[in-house]
Amino acid sequence: MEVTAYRRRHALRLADGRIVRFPAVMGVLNVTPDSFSDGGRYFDPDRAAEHALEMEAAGAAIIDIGGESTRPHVAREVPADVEIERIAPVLKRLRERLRVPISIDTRKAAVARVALDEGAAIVNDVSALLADPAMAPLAAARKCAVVLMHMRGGAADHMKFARYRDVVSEVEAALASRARDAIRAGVAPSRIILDPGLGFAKRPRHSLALLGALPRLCALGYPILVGASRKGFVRVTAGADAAAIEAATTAVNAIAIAAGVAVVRVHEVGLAVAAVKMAAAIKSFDGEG
Ligand code: PMM
Repeated sequence: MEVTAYRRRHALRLADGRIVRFPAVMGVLNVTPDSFSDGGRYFDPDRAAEHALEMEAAGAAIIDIGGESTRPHVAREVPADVEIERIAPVLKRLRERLRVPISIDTRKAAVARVALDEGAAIVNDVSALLADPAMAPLAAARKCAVVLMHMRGGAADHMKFARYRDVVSEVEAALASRARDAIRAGVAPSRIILDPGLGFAKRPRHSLALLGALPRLCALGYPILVGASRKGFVRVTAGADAAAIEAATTAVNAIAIAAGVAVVRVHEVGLAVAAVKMAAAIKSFDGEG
């Protein structure tokens, strides 16, 4: 498909008037006992809140709070009340202290509702509003921004569905269709962010193909978010020791921003902020000199 010129949005305006300027770094806060990447480090609400504030100080423009692990092979479905018990105390602690917007990483409307009541402004739904029929009407009514991520299957079994004839075309079409459905349900187009869902129902070669096709995904006309941080495809490509994983994640983020991506979702905010600064600085000299 020919990539045509399109108007890229440079910021996300939230319902409460706050603005997230792109490219932006989203800091991950997993409030789970079993997260693969941060192994339960922030399960205690005080530690979790402190970490959110540290990520804000390091330059995160959004803090993404999740109470359910969605990692392939380790994820187990968690009931809504358990997810709420995990995230609500953290949201309460951050309400008066955090200035940057909070996104709630959940597929459940009951969880999103509590988070929105506690001040969250963005719903990050890895099922792209498909897992819970109450999610799209909730997002429309509350005028929150939504991240619509591509995946197939559920949290625990998505790797069974990692089969594609043409992964880029199929993900591109699925994302466009999820955006259309969200708009039909009443979500404003200006509040939609799309995400190819690296590692979700994707083998490493699928995630790499999608990263190579980011300009095409950006051409869908919505801000694109990518979450490469500490994913399996980074480990298998660059090496499994911690320093190699962080360096490779930073490289992916720089490449993604250069390709037009709006938001990078990461665990190590400082490194991503440096990558954003460099990529944005180089871009601002495009064609000059
Ligand atoms: N990845 C994870 C969880 N939530 N949300 C979006 N939008 N995109 C992602 O790539 C994504 C996500 C899994 O990673 P984690 O367990 O390290 O948070």
